[in-house]
This record gives sequence, structure tokens and C-alpha cells, in this order.
Amino acid sequence: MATATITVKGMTCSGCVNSVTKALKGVEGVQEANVDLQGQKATVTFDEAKTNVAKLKEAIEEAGYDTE
Ligand SMILES: [Cu+2]
Repeated sequence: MATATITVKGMTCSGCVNSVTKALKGVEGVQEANVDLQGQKATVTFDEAKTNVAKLKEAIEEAGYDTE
């Protein structure tokens, strides 16, 4: 299991946090996703055999937010 902190830009309310959390948890291999609105970041625990940071970023971008 690996943990990554990803910068998420464009979140303005708890609805955004929910959208990003849902998007991340929808990625196969993601075990835990903690999205921080004030910090504009997401801390994700995932199975490295099933997914990677690039895929997590892709899911965030598909939900309509920017990553670094
Ligand atoms: Cu919002």
C-alpha cells in the first residue's frame, strides 16, 4: 500500500470535496481518500499493484478539477 498527497485546484466548497472523494474512491485499488478543501489537496492510500498517481490525477481531472 502506498500513500500520495496530490494537489487539487479549484475546490470551493464541501460539494467539491465530495466530488473529488467520490472520484478517487471510484478508482480501482484506492483504499482511502482524504480530501482537504483548505489545503487544496488529497491524501490517497492505494494499492500500487492496481493503480498509480497518474491514474489518480486523471480521475480528479475527469471530475473537473486541476492537479499539478
Ligand atoms: Cu463546490
